[in-house]
Amino acid sequence: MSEISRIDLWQALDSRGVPTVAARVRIGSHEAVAIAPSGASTGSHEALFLRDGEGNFNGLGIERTMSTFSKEVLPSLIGIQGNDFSELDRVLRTFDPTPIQSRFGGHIPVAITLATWLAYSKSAGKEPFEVIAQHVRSAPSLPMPMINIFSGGAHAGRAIDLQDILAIPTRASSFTEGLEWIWQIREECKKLLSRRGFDTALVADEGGLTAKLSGDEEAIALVSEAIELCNLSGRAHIALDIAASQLFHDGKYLVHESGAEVALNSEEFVSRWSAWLDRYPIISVEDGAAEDDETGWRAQRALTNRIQILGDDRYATQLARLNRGLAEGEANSILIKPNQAGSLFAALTTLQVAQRHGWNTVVSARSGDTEESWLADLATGANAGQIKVGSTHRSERTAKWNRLLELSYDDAAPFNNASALEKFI
Ligand code: 2PG
Ligand code: MG
Repeated sequence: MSEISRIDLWQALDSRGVPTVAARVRIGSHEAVAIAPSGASTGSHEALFLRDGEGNFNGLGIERTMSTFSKEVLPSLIGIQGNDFSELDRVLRTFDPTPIQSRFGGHIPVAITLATWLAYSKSAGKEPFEVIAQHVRSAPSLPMPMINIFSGGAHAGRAIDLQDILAIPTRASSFTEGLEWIWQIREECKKLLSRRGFDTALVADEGGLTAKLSGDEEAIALVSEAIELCNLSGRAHIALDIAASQLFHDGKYLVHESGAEVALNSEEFVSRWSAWLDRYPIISVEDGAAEDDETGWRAQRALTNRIQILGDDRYATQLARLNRGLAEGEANSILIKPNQAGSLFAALTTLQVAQRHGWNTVVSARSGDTEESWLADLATGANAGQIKVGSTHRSERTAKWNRLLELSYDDAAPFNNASALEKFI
């Protein structure tokens, strides 16, 4: 009795108080719930999140799509084997075949596929990460965390242009030690901000600190100073999520320098941030050019030997887009967000292909996330190497860190030290 026998869908809230979908899947006598995350800086190539546009929650509700989906699609999912992720994905795709899932969106399928994985894990008496490890035929490992310290962009009222300044405990010997190092860095940053007269009680969407600083470079300098003050120089490094698609308007990047807006072309924009690599311990840059700015992505190619060049909006966890990036050699790593792919299986496939080509993979939460912890199991089971969840603060973030702390305590898998990042340190 390991086939799906029942699926329920209802409307839940994400960490920003925005409606999302919860799915409950029953396999044998076991049930599990999963809630779909969603983003603020969403790319145009990711699976859609379709909202009703009118009615409950000022049009942010999703009841209409859920109701059509329940009538048209759900009956065909009943009877599929709970561990047959590819069959579940195949049937779902027959109803909504475009990569962005334009008919029903990716939020309902991703919740169903995740809940199926979790229900199957229970029915098989296995931990969720073990089921993933079996699926990808990989040895599980605890991921290196990439943790948000300071936020701007769409996550913090555009306090600065950069979306996320994060820290990676590259030389930590265990997940637990790494998490504590980054916690110390955040505390130190908080003190520095407070000394400069900023209100540090305010946190951004992902729990990061935020303040109206003079610009991006002041914020990077702040995190860099905090790393030094913690005596972690050379042992913790900086990662940026530039989220460049958000800054790209009519072929130009609009950024702020000394309070004034400047418009940069693709090469100028990439040169602007690559100059920071000489001044600060930055080893990873995500979305350093807008999702479809070919010139901007070409301009980063030379940097792939120096730092982790990470694609988020650029690839949107979509295999076809990753394949193009692999052919171009424009990056060396990919962010994996299950809801961008609109299904667990599709996200895992993209991750496996990236790994097979020697790219680093970073499993990531969204700015609108949930209190669930499955992302930690996904990163561990898939041997992703790295995980990005947001800050050490706020429950939707700590749910994932706390699950990793549990797995670490249990010695469930070895810690993935910085091997994938070693060449950039
Ligand atoms: C990102 C994510 C998570 P969002 O850009 O990487 O930080 O943000 O979920 O808003 O797309
Ligand atoms: Mg991003």
